[in-house]
Amino acid sequence: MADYQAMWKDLGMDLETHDQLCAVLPMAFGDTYLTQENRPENMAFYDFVVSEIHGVRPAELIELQKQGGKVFGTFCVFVPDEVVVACGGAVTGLCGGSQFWVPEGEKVLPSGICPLIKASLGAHFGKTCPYFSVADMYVGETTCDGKKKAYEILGADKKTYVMDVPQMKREKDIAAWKDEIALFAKEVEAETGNELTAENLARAIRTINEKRRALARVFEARKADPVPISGKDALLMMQIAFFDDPVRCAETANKLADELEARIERGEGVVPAGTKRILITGTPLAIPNWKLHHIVETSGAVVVCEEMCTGTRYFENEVDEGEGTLDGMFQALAQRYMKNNCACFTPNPGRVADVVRMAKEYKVDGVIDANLKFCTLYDVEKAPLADALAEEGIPCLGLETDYADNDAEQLRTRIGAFIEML
Ligand code: BJ8
Repeated sequence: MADYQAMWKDLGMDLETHDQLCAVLPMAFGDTYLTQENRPENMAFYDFVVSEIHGVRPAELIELQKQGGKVFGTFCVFVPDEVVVACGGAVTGLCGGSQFWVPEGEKVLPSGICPLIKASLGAHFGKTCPYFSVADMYVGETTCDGKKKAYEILGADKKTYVMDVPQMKREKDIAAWKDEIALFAKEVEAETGNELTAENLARAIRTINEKRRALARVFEARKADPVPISGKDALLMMQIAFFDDPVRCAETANKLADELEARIERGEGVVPAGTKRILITGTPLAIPNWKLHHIVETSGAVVVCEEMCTGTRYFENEVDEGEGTLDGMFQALAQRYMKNNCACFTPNPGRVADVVRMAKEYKVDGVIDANLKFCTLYDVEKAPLADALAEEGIPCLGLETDYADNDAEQLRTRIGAFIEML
């Protein structure tokens, strides 16, 4: 790996603690990823990104800043990347996925809060993540209570703009989200010093749609049996999509999709045809949270779809490209983003319908509904989801976990027994 010590120092990071993180990640990645067989060749790009995860992309973002560009750190797929990209900015996803950051987060948050939030604040306050350090500002959103309140704490330390996500999906809520997008656009214009125009926004909408289509192609390939890519590799592609440049993200995902489609034509899979197929739904799996996928895929099954924000919710539904005015585009953005079936909405029948639809489309043998500990929203949706799947005769296993490894053996036993009975 290249030497990024000087860059991290300039970013004001805690180098000593960061070194400890850098020491464990390659081992975790090696054990989880590099032990897989018959991986697509185009995963080499994603392996490279992981090997330089705190170096290569932050260095690009610093370069952008030197040319006057701004970096927006986000925590939710509701923040419309299109607006930032249109104004020449870059978006980087910041959700923390490692137990490493949790204790630091617990210094500023109660311990009974979801690990994603604790890890995110831990990464910020511990100064051990260059993506947090490089961001010019954070963009939060009012999805769950924990995040909403956490932004107050973050905002006391770094500029944090919070978007007010409606909690229902009536016409008036879509109109309210459109207004929020228009307000956010003003903020982005002020931060970047660039005007948002119908031309640059239309261009950005096309760019992000292109990225969505590329990611969707990879998921489409996962419907084949034998499946041409492991769930772990598909998850890694998704996790990296959150902080990569959108044009490159589309290029690399398209290359991967080309390879997978060729594999399908040859009837070649990453596991034998007939291997038990699992859909995972629930809270997002932020990098480097590979725990569940690893357990499933070393227990004789394969993950073929993720109905979550690090999965289908990130790329399903495109923004209508037919609008010519800024106002029309704000409306198109509002309509697209409000199709996301996050459990923060009430009621939220769309998510249950999505999981049932995808279970059929991806021809799954079983569903694992996994939420992060202390996430009430997804926890409460477990029962109606299990009922809907039972009605369709699709087995479902509900799990709750966090980032720590101490439940790995218990999870392995439960997941192993579930796969066994499929
Ligand atoms: S659109 S799923 S990315 S909010 S797991 S922090 S909900 S307590 S992450 Fe999410 Fe946006 Fe919804 Fe997607 Fe809270 Fe739950 Fe933690 Fe969560």
